[in-house]
Amino acid sequence: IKHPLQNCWTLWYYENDRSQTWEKNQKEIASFQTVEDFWSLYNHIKPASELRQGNDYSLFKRGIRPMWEDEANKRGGRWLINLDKKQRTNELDRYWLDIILCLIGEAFEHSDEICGAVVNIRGKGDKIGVWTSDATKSAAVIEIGKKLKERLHIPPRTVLGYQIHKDTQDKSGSVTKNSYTV
Ligand code: M7G
Repeated sequence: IKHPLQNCWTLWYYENDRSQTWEKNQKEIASFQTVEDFWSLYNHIKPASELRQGNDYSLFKRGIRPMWEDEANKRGGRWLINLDKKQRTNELDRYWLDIILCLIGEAFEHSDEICGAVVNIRGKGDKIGVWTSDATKSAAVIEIGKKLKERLHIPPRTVLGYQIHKDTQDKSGSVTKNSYTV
């Protein structure tokens, strides 16, 4: 008998094809709701560090699309981990796996607020975001940020910022302001 997870999760892959819209480039790969099915999927796909630049993986609760526009995301935001170039070899895959395990293992007190997570492979520096559904729920957002930082062993001096999707969408300059930090 397989070990059930509390939620069913869907893995998405974004391939940067400039002849298509952003939304069309998001492809559902597979869903799983047991520990065993997670590991068979994980062991079968390329690690994030081997994706081509410009591409993403996203892992979201079933029924939530990995985009700002989804009903579950539109009032939300993300905790953002910005990696520098040398962290792709050292840390990216470990961070991404640890985040997946926090999500599917429901490691947060406010796991209900979690929508999913995204890893962006980018030449200017990779990014990992953990998406929550309501940016006004400050206690939940902060608990998730603190737990994330602790579980990933991110040094205390490294500041993580939470950015509201609406701000990311509307940003005029190149940086989005942080609404919370831990
Ligand atoms: P990104 O891939 O999140 O980061 O956003 P990057 O700038 O490091 O590559 C790049 C672009 O993809 C955005 O400016 C949007 O045009 C598009 N995009 C990204 N996201 C997360 C969304 C989304 O949720 N919805 C839509 N419609 N477009 C998005």
